[in-house]
Amino acid sequence: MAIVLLRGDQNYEPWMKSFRESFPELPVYTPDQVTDPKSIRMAWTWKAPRGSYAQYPNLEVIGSLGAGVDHLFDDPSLPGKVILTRVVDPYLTGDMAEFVLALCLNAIKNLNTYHHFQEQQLWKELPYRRCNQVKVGILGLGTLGQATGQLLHQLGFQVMGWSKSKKAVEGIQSFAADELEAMLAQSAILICLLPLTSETQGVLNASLFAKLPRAAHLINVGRGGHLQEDDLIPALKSGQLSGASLDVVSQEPLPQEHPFWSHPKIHLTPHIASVSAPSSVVSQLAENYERFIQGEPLKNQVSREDGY
Ligand code: NDP
Ligand code: OXD
Repeated sequence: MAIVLLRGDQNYEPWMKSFRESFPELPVYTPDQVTDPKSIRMAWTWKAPRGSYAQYPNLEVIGSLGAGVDHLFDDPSLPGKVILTRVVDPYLTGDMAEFVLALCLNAIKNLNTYHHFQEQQLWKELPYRRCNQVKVGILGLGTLGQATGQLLHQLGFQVMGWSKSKKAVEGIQSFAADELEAMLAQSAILICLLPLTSETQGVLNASLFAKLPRAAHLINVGRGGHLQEDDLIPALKSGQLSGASLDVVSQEPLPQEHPFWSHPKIHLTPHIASVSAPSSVVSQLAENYERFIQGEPLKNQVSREDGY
């Protein structure tokens, strides 16, 4: 019984190093170290090259090395019957909350706009907003959405969150699936922290923007596929949106000729809001390996039916 690591970016060394340091007994291999593909029963993967899973006929568990699992479902070679898992990690969660907090402060203190004013040598004051004057809506009130909402609440933001099922989270007003419009109508900042599924694909579109208060700010740290990209620049141009912070885009890296690069109201970051740290994440992988060997239920399982 062995485990293969599969990474589209081929960035194996930090992971192998963490396994060597913390769990030297784990039988984990990179694809070129695997001599008998039939011995592989677990795969830990991040955006594996398409078709990878077909090379290992006895896979029983496939674990995403990140929180998101859309990359698993994207691959037609994903076997029908395997158990799917994902990462739920305190550093990944805390990093996301801090990053989104920074983006919210950036938006309400107009820092992106002042940066562009500086480029034009323009000395001009804009209206000032304090955290406790701002209502923030979070699409997706799961592990990351809840932690982000709680941090924003601690800073004084008025926080709302939308999820399939209603939640009871201290400091966050919860909205269920059929209550989306009520939350949108109050969201001066809208944060997307949804998983990308057939239901959430393209959710950030012109019709949703129209339901926000005028001059709302959009933060997308979910997936590029959540945003209907053609609808963004018209919404910024009309003033319905005052700005957008995008950590994810439909094609990563963003193509050189893409209009988002140079748009003064779009703030781009290269999918770094929060990243799995091997040194922290390997322990939960090792624990799931142990559980698998012992025939116990694995942690952080993903619902194939729901797609997250
Ligand atoms: P979770 O699975 O813990 O939470 C997902 C939330 O979305 C849940 O609250 C769920 O509702 C809600 N949801 C799902 N589908 C719908 C729907 N159709 N309508 C309403 N609500 C819905 O995921 P995480 O919080 O761990 O991660 C969220 C996403 O963040 C990841 O899938 C990934 O795409 C992205 N991400 C981005 C990173 C970056 O660096 N930019 C880093 C890490 C993750 P319910 O609770 O009722 O099931
Ligand atoms: C993740 C990500 O899903 O990095 O973990 O986007």
